[in-house]
Amino acid sequence: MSRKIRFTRKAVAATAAVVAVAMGGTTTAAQAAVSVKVIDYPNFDSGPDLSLRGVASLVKPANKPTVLRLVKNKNHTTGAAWAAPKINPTKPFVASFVALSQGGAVHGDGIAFVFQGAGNKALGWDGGGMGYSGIKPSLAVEFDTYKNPYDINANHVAIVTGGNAEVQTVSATAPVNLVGKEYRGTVIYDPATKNLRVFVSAASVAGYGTQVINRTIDLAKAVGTGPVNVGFTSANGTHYGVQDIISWTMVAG
Ligand SMILES: [Ca+2]
Repeated sequence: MSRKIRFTRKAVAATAAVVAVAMGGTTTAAQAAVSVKVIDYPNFDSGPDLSLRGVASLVKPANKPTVLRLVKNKNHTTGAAWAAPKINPTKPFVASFVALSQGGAVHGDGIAFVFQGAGNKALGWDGGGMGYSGIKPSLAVEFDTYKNPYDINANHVAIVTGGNAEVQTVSATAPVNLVGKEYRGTVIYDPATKNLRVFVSAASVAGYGTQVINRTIDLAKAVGTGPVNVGFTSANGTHYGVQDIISWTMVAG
């Protein structure tokens, strides 16, 4: 299922309200801050406004909507895609996307959902660098499918600041297999509490699925007070695969 976050143009006061909106809930007029659906790609058919770097491209599979293909089936390739709208790291947000990683028994490195202050031409390193390593300042949420020596396994989620995949703030095993089937990743941030949460589910399951990371981390300290670029990166190394983003929505305060 390509879950579409619903948005109502009502004022909201806190992340909880933003989350409520994203979950299809309602808000009250007494709530003060404004919530805006800044990114809305149920698919990539309609000319998405993205800065594509490296080998990233828009591809239309047969009988399916257009996908954002970050890397192709080729070794030592790197791709990135940055949305035109920038994000204010001092405001709350809910970002949700569906991805499909494909490859053989040993495959490419996965994808990263990245906030960064280096601009929309940024592109990081291949292989275990996952397309974001080397980009500073940055905060990456990895959906990592290749076990490097510094990784816990070949199917994990991790948060990395400072553009160095070898130094992870936190990592946790993903609750679903991140290769071969579409999965949904959801990242929710509350600047009031500095609470960053990451959820993962099979794309066929409604809702956010399983919370895999719940961490206090200051996004504005990690990437600057912004506005900053937001997008996806991916890479192949010696082993390789195809890494697609199927859909992407983001509601920000
Ligand atoms: Ca890795």
